[in-house]
Amino acid sequence: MMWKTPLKSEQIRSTQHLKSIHQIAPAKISIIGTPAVGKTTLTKLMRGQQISNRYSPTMGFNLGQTQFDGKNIRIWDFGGQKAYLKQHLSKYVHGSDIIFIVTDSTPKNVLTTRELLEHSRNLVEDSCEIVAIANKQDLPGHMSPKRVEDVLQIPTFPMVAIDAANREHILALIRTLMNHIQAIKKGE
Ligand SMILES: Nc1nc2c(ncn2[C@@H]2O[C@H](COP(=O)(O)OP(=O)(O)O)[C@@H](O)[C@H]2O)c(=O)[nH]1
Ligand SMILES: [Mg+2]
Repeated sequence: MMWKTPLKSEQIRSTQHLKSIHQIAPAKISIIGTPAVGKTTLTKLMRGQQISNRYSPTMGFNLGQTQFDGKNIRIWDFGGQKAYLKQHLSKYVHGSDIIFIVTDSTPKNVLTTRELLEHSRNLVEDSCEIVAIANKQDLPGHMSPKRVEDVLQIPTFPMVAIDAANREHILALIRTLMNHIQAIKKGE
């Protein structure tokens, strides 16, 4: 039948189109963790925004788009208490390329973070990179990144999110993760 040919090429074009969209779509980075561990501060650090010491709990979530190496990335910062997180997390983390799970590096919080990690793992695709941020390394009694990593069993990076000098470190980490993800996408 005559109409089949154009339809077919149309379909092919649209699949190629979709594939290229997939490669250029802004990467989605989700920042999760229990309240007051420093998620919003870390988000501001990534985006180069002014950091304040005042704590104001995030209601719902903040969504920010930012440029990174000439590419757009979307950063989702989720606020909320445990019950709220449990209820809504799957909707929010859906389609994430990277998840930063933040802990304040106290022994108690690291254990709570492990529970959150186990829950989150089931909500995203295997291709999603999940890494831990051992924040508040400036506070007395903090666990070292190595010890946090032993508990969480995922790559763990030390951080002091209130120190703007650490912006380069978090950007370098994002760059490494993005390159890794790009390489995987290209190989598809
Ligand atoms: N000492 C210290 N305080 C931090 C650090 N990161 C964040 N904070 C403080 O911890 C509090 C909670 O931070 P916030 O980013 O709002 O936490 P969120 O609830 O996870 O978004 C704020 O008072 C921040 O200034 C850090 O690395 N060291
Ligand atoms: Mg917050």
